[in-house]
Amino acid sequence: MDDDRLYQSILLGDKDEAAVAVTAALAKGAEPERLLSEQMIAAMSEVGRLYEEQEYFIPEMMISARAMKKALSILKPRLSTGQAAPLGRFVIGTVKGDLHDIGKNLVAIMLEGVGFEVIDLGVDVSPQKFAAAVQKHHPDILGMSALLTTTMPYLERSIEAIQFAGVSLNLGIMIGGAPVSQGYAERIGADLYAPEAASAARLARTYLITKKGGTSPAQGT
Ligand code: B1M
Repeated sequence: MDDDRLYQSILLGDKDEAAVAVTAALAKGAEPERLLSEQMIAAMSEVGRLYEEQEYFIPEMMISARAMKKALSILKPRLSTGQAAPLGRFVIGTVKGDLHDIGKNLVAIMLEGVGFEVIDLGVDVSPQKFAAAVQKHHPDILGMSALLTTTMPYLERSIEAIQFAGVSLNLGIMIGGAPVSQGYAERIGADLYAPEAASAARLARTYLITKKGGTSPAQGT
C-alpha cells in the first residue's frame, strides 16, 4: 500500500474521495483483501475509537459508514468470485433494534465468494421475522449479526423463536458481531461463531461440506 488515501477518506467520511481512492488503488494492483482490512476496516475501527473519545459523534459515524459502503460497493466484485452452482443457502440479518449493517454486508459478500446463495433480511430483524424467513427459504444456515450489547439478547430470543416455530431441524445457526464471542454462542445454543467475515465464510463452507458428508459439525474458528 503506497498511501492511506482510502483510510483517510473513510475516516473523514468523504464518499466521493473513497470511491476514487479505492478505484485508483485497485488500478494500481492493490490486493482487495488488504485494502479491506488495512484501510477500510481499520478506518471504521478508528471511527469507533474517536466516538468513544467523544471526538466523533453520530453524524461523523454516519458519514464514515456511508463512505465505507460506497468503497465496499466498488470492492465487492473483486471480493466475491461467484461460483456456478450454489453450495447452499444462507439467510442473514441484523437483530431487532440494531441498525449496524456494514459487518453483516461484508459477511454476505464473503459467503457469496465461497459459493453460498445469500438472502439478506436487512437490519432490525425481529425474532419472528427470522423464524418466518427460515420457514419460507429453508436455508442451510441462518446468520445473525449484533453490534450492540443492548441488542445481543435478541440473538437468543431469535433462536428461541426459531425453535418455537419448529423450523430448527437441519438448520445451522451462526452468530457474530463485535460484542459476541464463542462462549456466548455456546451459551445461547448457536452452532457457529466467527469473529470476522472471511472466517465466517470459511466456517460456513466447512460446516456445510461436513454436514453433507454426514460427519460431526464444525467447531468455531
Ligand atoms: Co454504532 N456503535 N451506534 N453506529 N458504531 C458501535 C458498534 C460502538 C462499538 C461504538 C463505540 O462506542 N465505540 C457502540 C456500541 C457499544 C456497545 O454496545 N457496547 C455503538 C453505539 C453505542 C451506537 C448507538 C447506540 C449510538 C447512539 O445512538 N447513541 C447507535 C445505535 C443505533 C442502532 O443500531 N439502533 C449507533 C449508530 C451507528 C451508526 C448508524 C451511526 C453507524 C452504523 C451505520 C451502518 O452500519 N449502516 C455506526 C457505526 C458506523 C459504528 C462503528 C463506528 C463501526 C461499525 C462498523 O461498521 N465496523 C462501531 C465501532 C466499532 O465497531 N469499532 C459502532 C466495521 C465492520 C466491518 O465491523 O461491524 O464489527 P463489524 O463486523 C465484523 C465482525 O463483527 C464480524 O465480521 C464483520 C467483518 O469482519 N461480524 C460477523 C459481524 N456480523 C457477523 C455475523 C456473523 C459472523 C461475523 O455471522 C452471521
